Amino acid sequence: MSAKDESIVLKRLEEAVINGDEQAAKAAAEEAADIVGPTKAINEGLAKGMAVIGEKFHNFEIFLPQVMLAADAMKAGLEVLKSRLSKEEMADMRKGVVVIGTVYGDIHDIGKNLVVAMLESGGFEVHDLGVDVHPKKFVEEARKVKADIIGMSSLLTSSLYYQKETVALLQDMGIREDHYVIVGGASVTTRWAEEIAADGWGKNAEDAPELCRSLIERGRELKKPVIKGITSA
Ligand code: B12
Repeated sequence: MSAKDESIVLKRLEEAVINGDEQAAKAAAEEAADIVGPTKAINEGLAKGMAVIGEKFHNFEIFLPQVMLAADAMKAGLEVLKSRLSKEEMADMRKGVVVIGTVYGDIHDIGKNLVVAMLESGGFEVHDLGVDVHPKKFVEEARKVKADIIGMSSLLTSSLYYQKETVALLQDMGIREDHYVIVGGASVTTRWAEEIAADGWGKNAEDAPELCRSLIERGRELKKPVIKGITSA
């Protein structure tokens, strides 16, 4: 295969995500798996498309429905490509394990789903617990899957408390050091993140992969919440 074929198929993947076209994403993924291999197809095709979408959303050039469609297309392509990865490639791809959900009492999940999509396209293994997740459930699942990071979304001011409760539970169980905690959602501020001693806060879904990467790479030398992937420590 020529370099031209490679760049054509990667571009096709990227555009399928940008256009939110699930069928095109699946077809391009099948083709790309043979031509460039699944790892390159994920990193230089699907993820590139999702990064463009994140940037456009951030700049108000597109709106939520387009982001959701792009996330679905990305997922469809990812399914195909993941099935073609070898065990070694799967292990190499894994940047970290994240357990995520919307906190107890809160059923808003649009933003959380975007964070999930961004993390998956960024190479993280994500365990999505859904909505209305009790602190105990976050902790149990994090222990079960040996999560590096627990991510909690909260849109309701009345449910913010449960982010604090989850951090407190980790502390009470003596396992606070085992998992980084990141928080986000419209009701969450950096001040709140600091108050509950979270390890990170992200304003947007597109910040989430960088935020998680910096936490895992730089570890607990960080003294303060990581903001948009950039430490304020
Ligand atoms: C859509 C919506 C709903 C939908 C939810 C559908 C769904 N499947 O999610 C429905 C109609 C069900 C709903 C219900 C309610 N809602 Co409502 N809802 C909204 C609305 C309009 C949009 C939320 C949204 O999806 N935003 C778009 C997403 C993309 O943004 P986001 O969630 O903030 O996520 C982004 C970032 O915050 C970040 N992020 C999110 N999570 C995380 C997590 C991590 C770890 C990181 C790093 C980043 C991150 O990334 C995302 C993408 O960039 C908001 C108003 C608003 N403008 O926010 C009200 C709003 C959140 N709702 C509100 C309320 C009060 C309610 C109800 C109580 C209403 C009622 N009386 O029944 C119920 C609550 C039900 C419950 N128990 O949860 C209030 C909350 C007020 C408050 N501060 O407490 C708001 C702010 C409206 C208002 N101005 O009063 N709601």
